[in-house]
Amino acid sequence: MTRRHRDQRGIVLPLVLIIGLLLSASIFTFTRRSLIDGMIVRNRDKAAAAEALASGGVQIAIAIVFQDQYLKLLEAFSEGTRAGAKLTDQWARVADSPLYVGTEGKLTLRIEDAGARLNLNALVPTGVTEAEAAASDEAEEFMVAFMEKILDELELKTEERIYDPREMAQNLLDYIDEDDVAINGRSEDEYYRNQDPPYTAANRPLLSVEEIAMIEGFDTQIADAMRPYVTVHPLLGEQGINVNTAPPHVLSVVYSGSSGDRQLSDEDIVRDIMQVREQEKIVCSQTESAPDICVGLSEAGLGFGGMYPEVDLPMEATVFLITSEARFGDVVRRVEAVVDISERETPRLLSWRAL
Ligand SMILES: [Ca+2]
Ligand SMILES: [Ca+2]
Repeated sequence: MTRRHRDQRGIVLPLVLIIGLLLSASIFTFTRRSLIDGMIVRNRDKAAAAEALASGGVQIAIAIVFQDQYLKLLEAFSEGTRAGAKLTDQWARVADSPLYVGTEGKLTLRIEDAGARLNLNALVPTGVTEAEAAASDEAEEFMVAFMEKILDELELKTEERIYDPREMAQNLLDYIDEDDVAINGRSEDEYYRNQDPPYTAANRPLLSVEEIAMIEGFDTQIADAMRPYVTVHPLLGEQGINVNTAPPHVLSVVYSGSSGDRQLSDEDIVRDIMQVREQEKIVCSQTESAPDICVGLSEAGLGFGGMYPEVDLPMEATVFLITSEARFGDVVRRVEAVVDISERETPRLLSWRAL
């Protein structure tokens, strides 16, 4: 064998090895790629199924709410009393019974009475009368107490304590009220006009909980901390918290006592109200109408002066917060919707948030 031939053979062998390596690497990449593609398609199928199931869940929830209202109407006709919304109603218990779809799908619905939360828009009644102007002092004092509680719960470090509860209370009321003059006399829009992009106080009811973050002195951290307690629905609602459907954490922000000297509920009041429920009774503003099931405000620990914002108990639920969560394997989709069923023929969708 000549020297030239030996050299050529010496080059061919590593070349074969390199090509082999490259080939196996590309086959590996190809296999991996097709595996990933397969996973993406399967995940996309699951996501589409979960999205469809979560949307459909809202329709199921609306049907449940309507059916329940109908049953309650029949009950009221036969017994002559209306018990208002309460947590033993069918809609309030759906979260305990998830629906299963095929082997992988699971739908969990949660339906809440919007009245079970503090409606921030109820703090600023529309139109201005003398009585309402007087009520705005009460609104401010209540909001200061409420914001102090929210800030307490955040357990902020010293350097993070940049929030002033009274300024926040005033700014929130000014953001909603119709005029441009702030409670402390300055122009409401000074702060908003200096933002990038500039805007102004809305001077109308809040449209969403997220909007709270746009108010001077607030931010998303504060809006998120307020979220479990508040609603903005119904937008023109003027009723306070329905203590017959509110969860314990919302009961703790019920503001009661004699006018001008009201306070947020302490643990005793929350416990008293929960006890009323355990006895299958309801808290009523007037007990005479149904003495068998009604417990008066003072008996429930809420004092003689009533609550602020005022609420007429028992209260029917007409606006519902629906959370529909669909799970397919490890893919989860959630829809949060707000539905107004006060018009018997057509439910009105007030808000739709897909998460
Ligand atoms: Ca104002
Ligand atoms: Ca205003």
